[in-house]
Amino acid sequence: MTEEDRRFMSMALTLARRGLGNVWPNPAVGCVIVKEGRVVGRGWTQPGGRPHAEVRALAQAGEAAHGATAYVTLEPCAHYGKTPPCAMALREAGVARVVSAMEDPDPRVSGGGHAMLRDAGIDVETGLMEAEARDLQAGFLSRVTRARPWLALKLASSFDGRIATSTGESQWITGPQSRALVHAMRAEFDAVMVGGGTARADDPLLTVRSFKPLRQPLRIVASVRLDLPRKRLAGSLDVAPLWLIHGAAAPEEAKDYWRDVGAEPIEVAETVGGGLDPLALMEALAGFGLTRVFCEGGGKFAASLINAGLVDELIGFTAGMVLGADGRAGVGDMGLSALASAPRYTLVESRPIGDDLLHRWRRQSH
Ligand code: AOF
Ligand code: ZN
Repeated sequence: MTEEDRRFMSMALTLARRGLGNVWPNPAVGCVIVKEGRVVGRGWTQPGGRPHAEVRALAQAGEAAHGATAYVTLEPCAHYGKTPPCAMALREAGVARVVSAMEDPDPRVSGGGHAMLRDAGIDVETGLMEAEARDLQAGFLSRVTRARPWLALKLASSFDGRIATSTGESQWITGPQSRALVHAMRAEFDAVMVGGGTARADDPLLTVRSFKPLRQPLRIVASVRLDLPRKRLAGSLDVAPLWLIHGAAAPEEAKDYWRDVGAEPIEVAETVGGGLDPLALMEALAGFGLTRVFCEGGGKFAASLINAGLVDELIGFTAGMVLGADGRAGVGDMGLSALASAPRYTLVESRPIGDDLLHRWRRQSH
C-alpha cells in the first residue's frame, strides 16, 4: 500500500469520526471512493447506524464508482439487514479495489465481507491504519468482543485532584473552555453516566448545551435505591432520554414515578456489599446496544468502576487551583494495599485548554 492509500484512509477515518456518539449500536465507519486519484464519493455511518458509510459514498460516486478504489475503516458488511450487504453494493457498483482498515468482529460479518469481495474478483487489501481504526471504533469493538461498552471516566479537578471544597462548592473549578470541551466530548459518546451521589449533590442535567448536537447522548444515573432529586432530571426528558440503573431493593413508588415521567428504570444485580455490580451494569448497557459511555463521577461510583477494571480511558481536566485534603476527592476509596495493584494507564494526549490542562490516558485498546 502506498502513501496515497494512507492519505485516503486517513480521510475515511476523519469522516468516520462524525458518527461517534450517534450511530450506536453500530460502529462509526467512514468510506472514501477514489477514481484516478480523485475523490468521487465520501460517506460515513448515518445517525442511528444506517445507512452504512459505503452506501452513502457509492450514492455520491454514482457511475464514477466503476473501476474505483473504496477505502473503508471497517470491513464492508456481508449480512442482509434492512438493506443488502455493503460488500454486494460495492460489487454491483463495479468497484475494482477495496482497502479496509480491519476485519469486522461482528459474527455476521467476520471476514465474510472481504471474502464476498474477493469472490467477485475485487482486489482486497486490509490492515491499513488498523491501530487508528481500532481506536476510533473501540466502542463497537468493545461491545462485540467484550460485551460491554468502552468506558471513559472524566474528572475535572484542582491541581491536587479535588472536585469540591469541604462545603461541597464546585462551580467552577475548571474554566469555560474546558467546560465547553466537555460538552463537545459528551456528544461523541452514546451516553453520559453518573452515580447517584453526584446526582444528589449536583442535580445535573447531563445534556449537551454548548452547541446543538446531532443527537443528545442518553443520560444514565446509577442509584441502587433510586433516591434521586426529581425536578431537573424529570423536567428535561423532552431533551434527552434518561435511564436509571437500580438494584432489586428500589421502591416501587420511585420506579413508578420515573416511568410515569418517561424515564427508563433498569434493574441490575447488586454486589454482596450492597452496591450495584459494576460489571453487571456495564453488560446491561451493552445488551441495550451502547458502545461508548462517558462517566462523569461521582467519586464512589468512579472508584467501583476503576476497581472492577472497567474504565478504559481517563480524561482529566486539571485546574491551577488547590483545594487541599479537606476538599472532596475525585475518586473515592480504592482500598489498595499495594501500589502494584493500582491500575495503570498510558498517556495518549496532554494539552493546555485555557488555564487548565487536559490529559487523556488509555488502557491498551484491543
Ligand atoms: C458497514 N458499514 O457503515 C457500518 C457497518 O443492523 P445493520 O444491518 O445496520 O448492521 C449493523 C452491523 O453492520 C454492525 O454490527 C457492523 O457489523 C456493521 N456496521 N458496516 O459495512 C457501516 N456501520
Ligand atoms: Zn454495511
